[in-house]
Amino acid sequence: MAAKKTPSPKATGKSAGRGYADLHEHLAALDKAGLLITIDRPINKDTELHPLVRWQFRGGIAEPDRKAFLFTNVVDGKGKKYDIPVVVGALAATRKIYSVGMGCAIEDIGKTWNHAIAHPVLPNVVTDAPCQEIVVMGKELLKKGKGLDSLPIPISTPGWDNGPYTTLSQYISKDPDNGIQNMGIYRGQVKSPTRLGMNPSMENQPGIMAHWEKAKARGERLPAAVILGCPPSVAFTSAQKLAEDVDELHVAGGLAGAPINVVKCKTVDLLVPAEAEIVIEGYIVTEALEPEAPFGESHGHVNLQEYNAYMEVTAITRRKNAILTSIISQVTPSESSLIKRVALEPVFLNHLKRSMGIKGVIKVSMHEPLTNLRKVIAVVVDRKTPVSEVWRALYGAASLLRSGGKMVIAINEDIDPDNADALLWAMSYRANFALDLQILQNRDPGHGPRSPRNGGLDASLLIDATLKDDFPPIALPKKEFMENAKKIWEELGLPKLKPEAPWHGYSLGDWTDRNALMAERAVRGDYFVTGEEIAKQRRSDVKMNTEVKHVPGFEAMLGKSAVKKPAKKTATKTKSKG
Ligand SMILES: Cc1cc2nc3c(=O)[nH]c(=O)nc-3n(C[C@H](O)[C@H](O)[C@H](O)COP(=O)(O)O)c2cc1C
Ligand SMILES: [Mn+2]
Repeated sequence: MAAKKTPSPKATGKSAGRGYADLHEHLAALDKAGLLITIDRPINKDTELHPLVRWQFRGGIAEPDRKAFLFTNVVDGKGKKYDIPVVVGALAATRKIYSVGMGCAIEDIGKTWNHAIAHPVLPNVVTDAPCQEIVVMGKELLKKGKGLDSLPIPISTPGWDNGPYTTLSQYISKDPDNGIQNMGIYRGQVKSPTRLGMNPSMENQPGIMAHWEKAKARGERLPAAVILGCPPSVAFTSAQKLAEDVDELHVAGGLAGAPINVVKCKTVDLLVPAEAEIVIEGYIVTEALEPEAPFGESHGHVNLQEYNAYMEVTAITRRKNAILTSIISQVTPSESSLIKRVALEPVFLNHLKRSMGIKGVIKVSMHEPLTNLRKVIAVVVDRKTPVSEVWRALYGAASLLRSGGKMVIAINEDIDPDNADALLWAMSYRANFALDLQILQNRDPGHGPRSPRNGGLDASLLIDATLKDDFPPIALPKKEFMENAKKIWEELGLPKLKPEAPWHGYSLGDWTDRNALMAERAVRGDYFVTGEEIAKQRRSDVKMNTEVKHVPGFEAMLGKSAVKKPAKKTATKTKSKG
């Protein structure tokens, strides 16, 4: 969010050399990495295309095994054949696919984002652009198959949606006051060959909303350009939440590490990515609204019909070899949740660590399956973090987004934040809800079906589920025993293991040298030695279930050798100093 304000781009001539991959090169890279499935049989864009890809999110396929799908033979219910292929999942079906688009390792995605936001790069204005190889405008758009009906825009949720909707539709508009462009992904309902509905959701505080309101106040229409498919760095930035006066195309340059080539639109005064696949130009009407939706939404429910804005199309420009990109959204996990998640988590971490200066924060994880990122946010903090800083992290994570953080949970690093079972485990044993829970009032309920209860306002639940006391160890065999057993497991050719944390025991602080010695002896087979010592500790003055550590003098009943630390694995027994 700390992007510097950058001046307007300068025209640098006709050259369209570039330092980043376009969509075609990106797809070739995915194909080479075995991450792209190309389907040449006919697929009905309205009834088959999204349901087919949906199965990889609802069919028990692990994230790393999901793929991008390229459909080369797209048809519709009326038997129409489209000459433009459709690709789904090519941007963010998995972190691996996303990292190919970022040109960095999966572990470096967060770092790359925060660097790009802090170091935007001005675009390069060109006059000759691939995205304008084919131009259809004016009355030509009304000819059969020449307007929006030329584009194979799929139906995302057949059976509920009231038409095809663009999904990776990156709306570019310009602030009527200061001229700064904004680019954000908002869906587009295909309403006629020249009319595209839109839904800028209030709770997302979309950048285009302010432009639309300013244009309306001036009594003007809002010029807009909608990009359907483009270089990955540009697409990724369209899903990122940036400060209002930051042009996403500059941050896309930061991501790519090179200026993004842009070209002036044919019928509106806007700059669009030169290597875009398809560009829809037009004006968003400000004097009237129209019903838009039902449409299956990323909160997992169908968004019912609302009055919203619409655009009158003035031109459709495209590459000769254009590929239409569609994003699979609705019930999470999805491509839509992943593209947002990997962009937002680093922003959260940066906010807590750098802007708020909370040193103990290690990681922020937005829970994805079914809840869709904004509802459940886990903040991983170092165990040494003071309680006041844990709470600052909870407040900070709950307030970064207008409607983000309905449940915010602080945990320590041994809890896997991506595992809801582990989150419940931490809340169950490490939080006392009489002490470690707060409710914040007056929160925006955000994305999803809204209830009129409580005046439409929701609340946030903040839970400190970090360890406050030393606990006994996790009751699994110590790491070395599990690792050794894994080798035997594999030698035996048993089914492939997918270790789930916790998969070995570890100390949580409450473990004495005496306990360590007894366990060490046990695995050596010397447990009768312990048995003899235990006999010496016999008492008749304590009740059942009295913890030995609470009985005064229990150690003094044994000799010194019975409480010293056992030998380290590498040291010999006799030489151990404990
Ligand atoms: C596939 C997809 C579809 C989206 N559709 C919408 C939408 O219809 N309306 C909306 O307000 N936000 C939508 N979003 C979220 C916005 O893209 C996101 O909030 C982004 O930050 C908006 O950019 P802006 O802040 O410049 O407006 C969508 C995101 C994705 C990934
Ligand atoms: Mn923006």
